[in-house]
Amino acid sequence: MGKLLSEAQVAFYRAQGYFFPIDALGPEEAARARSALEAHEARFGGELPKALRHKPHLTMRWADELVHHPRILDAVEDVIGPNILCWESVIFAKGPKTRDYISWHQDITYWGLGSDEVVTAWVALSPSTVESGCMRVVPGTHTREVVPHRDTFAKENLLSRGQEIAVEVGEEQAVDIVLRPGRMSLHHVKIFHGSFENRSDDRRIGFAIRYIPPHVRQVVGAADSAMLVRGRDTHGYFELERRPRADLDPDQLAYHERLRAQRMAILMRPI
Ligand SMILES: O=C(O)CCC(=O)C(=O)O
Repeated sequence: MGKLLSEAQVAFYRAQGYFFPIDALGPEEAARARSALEAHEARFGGELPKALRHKPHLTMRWADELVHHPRILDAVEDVIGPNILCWESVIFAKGPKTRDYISWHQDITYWGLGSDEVVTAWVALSPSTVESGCMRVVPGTHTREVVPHRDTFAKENLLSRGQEIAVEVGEEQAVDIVLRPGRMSLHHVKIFHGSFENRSDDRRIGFAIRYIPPHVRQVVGAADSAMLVRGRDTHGYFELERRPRADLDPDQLAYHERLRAQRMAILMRPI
């Protein structure tokens, strides 16, 4: 038995490349996180600027609290060990009855990380159902090499390059990751995954947190950053990020922008 997951659950993750559902936040905690996010969105006219949807744990306390949440970290520790860096966080929000979708992809393709010991905790802040366009994964595909992708930059694709897998996906094998608010899934950085549009009357909001152990290196970018969220940084490969003390604090926003721009240079590089 690990901190939160059983041996069988960890074995399932290692064999299949994903595991769910995991009770991460209680229903009230999930509702509080959603309200905090939506209060900030309201300040920007209903939607956060794209830049603020990346690494929101640097600028908003609700997101900082979630990347440090003990239950999320307990499950992550069971998979990657006790020393944990948060390398990225992203808000994937689809409005009710909108056409936004996420094409089939492997996360690792553009991230420049030298190891596949990278796990995403995808936390549902609203109902994530087949109708609302929950995430879908193709079991076992994390054992494949990185397959060719093509960039589409399609308008309704929520990925930064609209990247999509350019080989047969095996979609008929896909599993729907249905989650109620507060629950989460874990997925491996190489698993094939994506999601359809939201046909429901509510928003579909996922908060994806990418965690790595400190021995994983950035092998493409000259500089990169991450936040130490549990244990020790045993290798010092990343600039360690500082936590926000207040929401959308101007100094912290400038700091976030520097680190985000550094990261975007890695993600958007020509391949
Ligand atoms: O939110 C989704 O449907 C997909 C998220 C995703 O691609 C990811 O977390 O890597």
